[in-house]
Amino acid sequence: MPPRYDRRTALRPLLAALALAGALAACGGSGTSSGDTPVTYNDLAVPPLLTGTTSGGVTTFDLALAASTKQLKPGARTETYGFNGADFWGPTLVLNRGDPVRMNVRNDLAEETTVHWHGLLLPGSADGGPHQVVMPGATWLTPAFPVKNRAATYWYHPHMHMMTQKQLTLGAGGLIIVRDAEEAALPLPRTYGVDDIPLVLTSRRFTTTSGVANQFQYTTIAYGDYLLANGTMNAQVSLPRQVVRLRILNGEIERGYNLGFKDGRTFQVIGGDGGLLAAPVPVTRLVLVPGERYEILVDLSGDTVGSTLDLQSFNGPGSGLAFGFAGYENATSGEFGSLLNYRTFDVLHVRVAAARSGGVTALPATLVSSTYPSVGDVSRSRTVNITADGPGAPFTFDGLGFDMDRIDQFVTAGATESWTITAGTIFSHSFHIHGVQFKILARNGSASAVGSHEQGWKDTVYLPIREAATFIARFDETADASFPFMYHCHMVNHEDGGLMGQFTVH
Ligand SMILES: [Cu+2]
Repeated sequence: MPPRYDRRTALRPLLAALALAGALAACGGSGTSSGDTPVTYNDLAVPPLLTGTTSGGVTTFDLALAASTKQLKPGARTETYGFNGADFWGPTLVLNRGDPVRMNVRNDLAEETTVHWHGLLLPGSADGGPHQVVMPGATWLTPAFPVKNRAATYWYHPHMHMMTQKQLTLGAGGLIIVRDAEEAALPLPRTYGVDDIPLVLTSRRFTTTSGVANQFQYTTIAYGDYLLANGTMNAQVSLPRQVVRLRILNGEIERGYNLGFKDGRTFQVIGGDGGLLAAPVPVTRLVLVPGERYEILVDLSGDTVGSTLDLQSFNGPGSGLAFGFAGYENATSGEFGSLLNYRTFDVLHVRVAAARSGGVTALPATLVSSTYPSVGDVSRSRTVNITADGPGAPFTFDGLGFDMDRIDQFVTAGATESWTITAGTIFSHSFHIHGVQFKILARNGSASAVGSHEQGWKDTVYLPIREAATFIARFDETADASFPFMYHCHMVNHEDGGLMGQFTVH
């Protein structure tokens, strides 16, 4: 039974009014209030770094995914998945551009999985897509590739068709930090966990049934009710009174975030999915849809030691978000409702601590120069439409649901192409493509409609309802029909429901 999508019921005025009343009533007990409700904070978990073992010039990473449990709510522990013994999520892999690496991925779950390296430039045979199933008890031997990516924040996660929502919900995933010489030469904060903070945002709904309480729900829901930052509820972090860096991943199933600070301060976007920008871009709000990453700098040098500030998501009325933004549905429960929907909610509580010697105290004026594919080199332009046979039907690309045995696009190796993706009229989406980093050329045909902060290398792009995005990419990584690359919506419930296609490059 495919997931069903019916967004239009959320527009009914009576239901909307009732839901708003419910949302206001829920503020007191959720622990994520944006108001004056006292909250007991927990220290933000920072995943350990994994740098691998280097021998014979090759750096090897050993990953093992297993079931675990985590104490998230009073009472029963929550059943979870984690890599390398973690009780949720996994270690942060550190890769250096140019290094040959190999990954040993052991599946200690009782079910099949795959592990995909989101954003990395590597051949289809190493990509970890739905065809590269790792059986229970088996080890995937052994994807090996040179690190071609630019310094940025990437991630790894299961890509098992129809199982991705479940496995991601349970906590299977981890960040990847790629470092390179160009980034290393810049005066940026890069002391991991001190002034360079990974921040993986997601939310969960818990079962309440007696005897099976406190378990993550992952069927027939799009949204969680409680925010988890790196797996921590009501997270707080102490940051030095200087310039600090946050590497933010939207690791949600479906929700979009519209991040900003409660005090309205300006912060700087320095990079996106696949690299740093030419220069910092000042913003007060930053939208991230599932799968997207942005790195930001926050200048705390004017703050008082001992003071606090709050990173929030402004997903409520007056935020400027349009109908179709994921998490803007005006409902507190049900498949498309959540206690976090249609409101402002807290994301991270920051306590300002004393400055560290040697910390970064000034914002850099410029970052990196990049050479993007040239429009003059485009040999083929494609249009991919997100379709649905009306509300209630699963989303598809051009009317076709995902089929492991059908190749949807054939790309010539080395070709530069432009792809235009249209969102359709039902909902917004988050489009992700494997095997390339792209540059967004236009939104709705307009180059000037592309945000300054999304001008860098990208692998995931937000598609608002009824809108289109056009990107350019050079397809240098090859993939054959045995292990083709995927393009899909990174709203994982949409992906599992069939909003995914396959392409070869040869
Ligand atoms: Cu989607």
